[in-house]
Amino acid sequence: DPAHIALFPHQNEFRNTLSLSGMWQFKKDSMEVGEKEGWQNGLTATRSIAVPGSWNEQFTDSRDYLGMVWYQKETYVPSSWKGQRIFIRLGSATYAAKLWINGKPVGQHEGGNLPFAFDISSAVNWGAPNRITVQLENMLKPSRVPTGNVPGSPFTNYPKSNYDFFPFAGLHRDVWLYSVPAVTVIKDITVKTTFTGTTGSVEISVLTEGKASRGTILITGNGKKYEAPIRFTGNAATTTLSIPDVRLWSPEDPYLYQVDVNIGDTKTTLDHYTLETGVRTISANDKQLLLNGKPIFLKGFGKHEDFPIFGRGTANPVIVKDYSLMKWVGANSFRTSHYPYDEEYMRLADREGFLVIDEIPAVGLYFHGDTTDLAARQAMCKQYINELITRDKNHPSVIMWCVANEPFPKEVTLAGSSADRSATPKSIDLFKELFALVKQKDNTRLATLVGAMGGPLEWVGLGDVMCINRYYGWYSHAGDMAGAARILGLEADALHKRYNKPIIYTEFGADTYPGMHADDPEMFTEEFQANFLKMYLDFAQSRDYITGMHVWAFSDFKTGQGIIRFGGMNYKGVFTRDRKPKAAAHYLRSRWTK
Ligand code: GCB
Repeated sequence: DPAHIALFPHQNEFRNTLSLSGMWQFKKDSMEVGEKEGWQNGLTATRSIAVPGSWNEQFTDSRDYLGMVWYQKETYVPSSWKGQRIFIRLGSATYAAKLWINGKPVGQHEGGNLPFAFDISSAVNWGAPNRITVQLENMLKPSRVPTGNVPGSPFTNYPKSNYDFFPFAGLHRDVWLYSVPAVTVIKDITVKTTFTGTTGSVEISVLTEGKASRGTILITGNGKKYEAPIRFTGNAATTTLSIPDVRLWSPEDPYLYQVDVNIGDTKTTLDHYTLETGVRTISANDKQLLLNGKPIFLKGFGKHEDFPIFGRGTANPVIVKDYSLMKWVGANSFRTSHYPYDEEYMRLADREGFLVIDEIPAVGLYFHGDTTDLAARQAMCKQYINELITRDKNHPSVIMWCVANEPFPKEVTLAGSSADRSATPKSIDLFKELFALVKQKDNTRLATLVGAMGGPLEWVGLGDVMCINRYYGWYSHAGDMAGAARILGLEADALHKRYNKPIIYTEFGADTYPGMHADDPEMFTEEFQANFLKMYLDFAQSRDYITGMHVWAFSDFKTGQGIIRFGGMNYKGVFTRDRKPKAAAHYLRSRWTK
């Protein structure tokens, strides 16, 4: 039930948490015999592995291994939790996971980068250790999202992912045990904000399980308190609070109000949850993005969750450092390319005032070939949209949902030329379905799809804002910046004229080997990268319908092996993989902090 992931585990007077991050026991199962042999009843001959973390860079013998593995950890459940409902929550298990508690199956989940939780109350041992077992694999398949092992794919890298970033595998985020009240519990909270003049308006909807009849909403902030009672009809209640002289949320002043939800019966409070909200609106006209009704230009990056040895595993110091560096260069925005990021990333975006394009893991989608696979990918995209919006809907930082990055029609090549640039009617219908689902789940934000160079413009035109990735001067017009600038302008003017919607360049960049230099800028040198970015940013300034520029990429990142990825790396970062600035970072800082 994806509703279980709506509220992040929370420690307060009604709820408890216990982090299971740390060392776990690990064992490969390349013959896939584990379940038959009963490994869920206890693993033998294990080695230690860190959680969170990808397994690929922790061991010397497992970089390209994506097959079946097992994780195990033992823990006591605190006796003070007795009588409560107990859940296990995995922040991200890439890709297909199956769980047992004390040998008892408790659930399974497909899809990385998003959390899932299972009620394990009936499987827990009291006053004794509990064995937690996770079976996991990340096999690349055409039926999965993101896709891999696709027949006829333009990608030639190994492992055979349909995208360039390394398909890291493992328990990538924190694992929590948590407890909530056994009978009456807050299941979900949805906060929607707007304002008129100087008065803010915060609509709060609460969903419960059990028998709450009433409750209170308390908003605290800017030295004031606002309180409203709520009454439940069945398990739902909604109220709207007014905040006079509201302090709006924005990158310049990312002010957060605290929202306390209490529910109960006529006599007592039975559950309590606290979250933060920022009062703001987001919209678009034909040329610009509007934050709180005023035009805003996005300056920032496409990123990855990627760091040496951690792989795609959460590394909290890296999250903090990345925001610090993004502020240092004067960025105000980023895209969670090409999958949802750790929830700590999202909370920090709220606090630090970043505008986020929040993307599902739909990269490398395609529409030819096996129709059963196509249907499976579409179902997976819908699952991701459901899970992502359930997880991230209360973050003021999130301004836009992105349903795909660089889907391609048959025969598009990486250089952006395509034998068949047209979008089939079927593919347009499928994307329309995804956009409709996004709007049905959240009508307060914008929706987009990121189009590839050479890809069908009909797909891009479906978004509220048109997001495109362009590499003129790199994959085409290599080294020829004047030629690149010409085609960039011609193409953008035609695209805006055709759909009359604002454009964001969600990617543009050049591979740059740190320390490589040239007097007259030449590909792969630091001077070329700075010059390349300058051309694109100058161009953006010359068009009033361009409303954001995201450099590809924030930092260098690991890829699979292939001839266009020297040393198994994408070097388009303006920071190195370990976050040292290249000349381009200093250039952006000089331009963006003015
Ligand atoms: C793209 C992809 C991104 C790649 C990038 C590149 O268009 O969206 O994932 O890393 O190009 O560097 O080729």
